Formats: sequence, C-alpha cells, structure tokens
Amino acid sequence: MRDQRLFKAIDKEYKRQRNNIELIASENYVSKEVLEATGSILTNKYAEGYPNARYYGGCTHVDEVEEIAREYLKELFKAEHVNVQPHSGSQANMAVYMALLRPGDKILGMSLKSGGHLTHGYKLNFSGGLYEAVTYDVDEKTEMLDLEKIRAIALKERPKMIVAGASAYARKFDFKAFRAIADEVGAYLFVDMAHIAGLCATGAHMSPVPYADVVTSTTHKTLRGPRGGIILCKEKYAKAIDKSLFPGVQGGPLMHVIAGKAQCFYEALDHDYKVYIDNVVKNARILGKTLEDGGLRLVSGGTDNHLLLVDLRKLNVTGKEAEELLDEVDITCNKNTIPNDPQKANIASGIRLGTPAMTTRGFKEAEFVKVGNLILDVLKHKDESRILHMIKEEVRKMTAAFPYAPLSEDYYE
Ligand code: DSN
Repeated sequence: MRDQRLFKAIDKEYKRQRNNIELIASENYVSKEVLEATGSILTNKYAEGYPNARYYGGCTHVDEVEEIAREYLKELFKAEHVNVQPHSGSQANMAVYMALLRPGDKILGMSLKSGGHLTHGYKLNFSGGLYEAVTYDVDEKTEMLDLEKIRAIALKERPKMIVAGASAYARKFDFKAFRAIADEVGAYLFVDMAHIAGLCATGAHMSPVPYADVVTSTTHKTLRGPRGGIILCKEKYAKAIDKSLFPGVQGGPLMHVIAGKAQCFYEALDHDYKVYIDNVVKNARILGKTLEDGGLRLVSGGTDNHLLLVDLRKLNVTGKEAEELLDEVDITCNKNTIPNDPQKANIASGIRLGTPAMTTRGFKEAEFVKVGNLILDVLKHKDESRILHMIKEEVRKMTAAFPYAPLSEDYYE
C-alpha cells in the first residue's frame, strides 16, 4: 500500500532532478546500482558494533557488506584505517573531535565567511560551542589561503588541532604545508575533504591521507555515493576513532547506506571515474571562463577544482535574487557569501556553482559554455519574461538530451 501523497512528492522531485540543470556543488546523481544498494532490504537490519563484534545476532551478511565497503575505501585512498559508519559528515567530524580533544581545547579552522564549514568551529555549531575555536581566513587581496598567515596564527594561538577543508573554496589545499605547521605547533592535523574527496581519490588534487592524522568526508558529493560520511585515519588512532563514533556519537549503523557506499567506492576505483573527475575539473574551468568573458568576477580569479564562487555585484544582482531567478528557468544553484561580503548570509553577493552533477549527466565543455551563457542571459535579462521563458525551454532541451533515469518510470509514480 503506497501513500499516494508521499509518492507523488517523490515523483515531483524525480522530475525536478531530471529536468533541471543541477549546479549545486555538493550534489551529484548516483548510479542505479548505488540507488539499489541504498534502497535495499539492508535497511531492516540492526548491527550496532563493528564486523565480528556486534550487539545483535544475524549479522553475518551485513558484516560482509561492511567489510567490502572498508576494503574498497582503504584501497581508494591508500588509508591505514577506515570507518564507514558515520551517518553524515557532521557526525564523522564530531567523532574526530571527541576522539582527539577535550571540551575547551583550542581548534583552528577556516572561517565560515571564507568558505569553511559549520563543523570547523562556527559559534552556533557544537564545534564552536564545545571547543575554543579560532579561525583563519582567505587573504583579502588574493582571496586564497596564505599558509604563512595561517602559520603565524597557529604559532600565536597554539591550537590542539588544525582543521583544513572547506565548503566554498575553489583553490587547492596544500596539505603538506598544513602538516608542517601542525608539527611546528604540536597540533593534530584533521582534514575534512568532503567537497574534494573525488579529486583526492583520483589525483586531481593532493590527497590529505599521507599528511593528516585523521581525514573525514561525505560520500555524496564528488564521490557520487549515497548521503553519508566516512573517517580515514592512521592506524594509531583506529581504536579511539571507532570507539568515539560508536558508541560515542552513534548507535546502529545504516547498513543499506554502507552498502551504497561500498558500491560507490567500487565505482570510484574504476578508470572511468578518473576520466569523470578530470572532466569535472575541465568543465568547472570552462564554465568559469565563460562567466568571466560575460563580465562576472570569480572569487580568487578562477578555480582549481569542481566549484566556482561567482561575485555578482557587477551585474547588480544579489545571490538570493540570482538563486531565485535561475530556479525559475530550472537551473539549480545556491546563493553564497563571498569573502568580505557586504550582504548578510541570507542575501549574499554571490552564487556557488559546481560541475559534478551535470558532468555525471554527460555534459562536456560545449554544454558548460552554453550553461554559462544561459546564466549570463538570465542575470542580464532578469525582467524580461519572454527571454526567461526561452531560456527555460533551452534548459529543458539540454537536460532531455542527457537523461537521468536510474529506475523505471513506474517506480516513481
Ligand atoms: N552543506 C554542504 C555543502 O553544500 O557544501 C557542506 O556539508
């Protein structure tokens, strides 16, 4: 017996995902197989504990599932130890803090306004409430991280942990340099690679794994898996991390999601995934160039990864307006503050755009040039409904040519 209201809502969301150009930098489209594993009967099983040490009977087969996930993840990142149970990136991060720190200890992370994440010390998040959080910013002029400045802050503040990673930063992290700073001040180095995990896996970005004490990630961004988190660490922290996540932070693991993660890691080990990530990066560059050629400014002057932070002030449009205007023509993105933004966070002067999702759909450079021009047209003709209507039709044509149909139509209706 299906609840009609519920399945209609799912159907509408399916159609939105299918029809829209999806440019949210932290989203992606999973494969049919990831969807099948995540939607499998494993959702019925309780399995508190870890393989071969569970608190429930009947765990033989889910043990196998979790071992497969662990094996692939270790191989993907050449990690000494992994934990595939975090329900989310935030819970993975919480487990890391709880394993290595005591409340009141000092952490040094990238500020939210420079592109950092809530869990890197934001005052309204547990990380800023339980720990004494100090932050580093991007340089005012270059809008990039300046490792010398970060070193100076670390030497002054003497944090117990340095956090590297971001949600809205288009440039590379020098994890080796972060390691050197952490060593100089006797701090742990914790890297949250959630956004760039796919790039780190394939070599399109320096991997943090050899340098960091602990690394976390989500699995649904560039990694293209189900929503969830993971932790990778040096063997010497394995026990503390595992204990901190369970029973410290979580109870029963989501075995169906762990199965989805295993399938995702399996796919990421394939050569095609490397080609995909290379295309994600190429596509971000060309999208950025198209927007710059059309008169917009990119924060930091470009991108090295899968995302772009676009300053809209030249066109006299706020981030909120742009997000809404683009939504009207079925282009999905999110407003985002830019460094030293004169606007509040809920208005913002910029948008964040990412190429992972549409690259999965098969968009290449030519399509991203077109997408860039459509975005420019929307922003330059925001009051001309006839033009906006034409753009929406163009968007529909483009997404119809690169379909997303992981399951049969019947499933959704
Ligand atoms: N909220 C995520 C993002 O969109 O970047 C980070 O966890």
